[in-house]
Amino acid sequence: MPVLVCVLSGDGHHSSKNGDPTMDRRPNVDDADSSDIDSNDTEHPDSTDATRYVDGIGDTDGIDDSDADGIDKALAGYDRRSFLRGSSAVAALVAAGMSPEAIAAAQPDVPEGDIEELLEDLPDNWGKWGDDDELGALNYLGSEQMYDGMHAAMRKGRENVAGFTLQVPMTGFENPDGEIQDPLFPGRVVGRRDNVADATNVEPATGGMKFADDKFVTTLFLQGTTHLDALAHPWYGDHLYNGFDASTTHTEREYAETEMPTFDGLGGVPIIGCESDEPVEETFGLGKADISGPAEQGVMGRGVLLDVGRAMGGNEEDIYDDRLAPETCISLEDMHETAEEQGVEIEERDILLIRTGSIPRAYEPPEEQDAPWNPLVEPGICFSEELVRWVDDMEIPFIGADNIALEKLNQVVEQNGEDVLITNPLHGAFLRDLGVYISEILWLEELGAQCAADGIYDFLFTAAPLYAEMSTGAPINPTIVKASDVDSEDGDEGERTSRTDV
Ligand code: UVW
Repeated sequence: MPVLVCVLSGDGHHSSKNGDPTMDRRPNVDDADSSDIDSNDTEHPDSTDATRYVDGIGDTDGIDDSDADGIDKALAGYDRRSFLRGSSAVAALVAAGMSPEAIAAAQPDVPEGDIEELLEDLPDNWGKWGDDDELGALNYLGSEQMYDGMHAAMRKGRENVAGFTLQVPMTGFENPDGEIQDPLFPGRVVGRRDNVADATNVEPATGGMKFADDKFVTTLFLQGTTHLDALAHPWYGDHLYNGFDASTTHTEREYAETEMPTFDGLGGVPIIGCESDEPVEETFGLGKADISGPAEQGVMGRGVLLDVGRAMGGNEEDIYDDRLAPETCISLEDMHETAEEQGVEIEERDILLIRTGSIPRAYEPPEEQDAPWNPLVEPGICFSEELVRWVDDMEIPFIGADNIALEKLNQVVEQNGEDVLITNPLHGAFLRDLGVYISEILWLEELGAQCAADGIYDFLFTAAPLYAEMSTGAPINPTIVKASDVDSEDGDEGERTSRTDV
């Protein structure tokens, strides 16, 4: 990894990069960050670079390569779509923090299936919104859907509206001992930030204002926290959503500026020594159906929570009766039954949120867990032709869940009369084929408790991912505005759990 060291200094003078000191009120840390990217981080694995990118997976001695800390260790396990293949893959997962038992539990002993064959007779929306469309099912959302969401939120009058956000902390626990961890897929690492300027080193700007500034000091995996997947994130065969060629996932982007930034703001305090030994002049990203569309348009409409965890959860010890056990497959029927039990009708073009109760396990010490959090066997929705056809018929634009992949990661499906294993089949059916968005690692505890207390499961859903151009996904913090005439703390459901005290 290149080393990036930035030091604030009160003396010396550096001109701003555009020559106008008034333009640079704050340090341009964005450019500094871009130079902190190792080319290994930015290049998509392709036929020529795959071995470098997934070092540790393909090697027979993969575990050795995985010993390094931080990004090297994480990337050692990064070829996650083939993570079950071979002993070196298992070694890399162990290095990424998974126990051998947890990995073994995720490996049903059936042959590998074929995603192309599985989905070939199912619907797609390619061409539906034009050959150039990169927005997919967000085209379903417009004035009527936003109105319906607002209408749902206003149902109980002006005095009875509650708001919720659904994002987990994005620079949280590290997982030093395997007990308390951020809910990340193995191979992704927690984003760490650090101060560039604060009260220990800042010089006041003209007139006395002071500013603290910070930046990420580790790679920020754009899907390493609550996030939205871009349509071109997953594919099978050689084509992405809307028939775009898979080669567009490796689109070059050149950076005009390769010099490290300097800073004239804050009363002339420059950042000095902000240098990388490997400045990045270009990166590679998605040339089609990246996260830009949702970032520009936003996602606004009527949302419905399907709290399958509450409707069908529970375990022998009864520690929690509102969580699905690991390995649970949620079927379309389960979703319908949950809606019925909740007394909510799913309408066309609704945004669906599915609560499993899984993500809080990641934050809990073992004595408080009903089951260890294991990303490979989290409960989630499972593939069926009926589910895919229903999502298409209902014109559902967006489905989110409080687990790492929305769907159960490894699914045993039937193909040619035989049980076979396919990883992430619904990513192919939804994102690639239908253009339906997937959002993961949502925090649905407080929303779920509130809905259970007041019995109102529909609301106004609004969200927009970070506008990280060309990215395969981006952090998102959805906001819910819902009608609510009961305080969940007073209701039968008891306490409102919080993201910080699970
Ligand atoms: C997984 O499949 C783990 O999630 P994502 O869509 O973020 O890659």
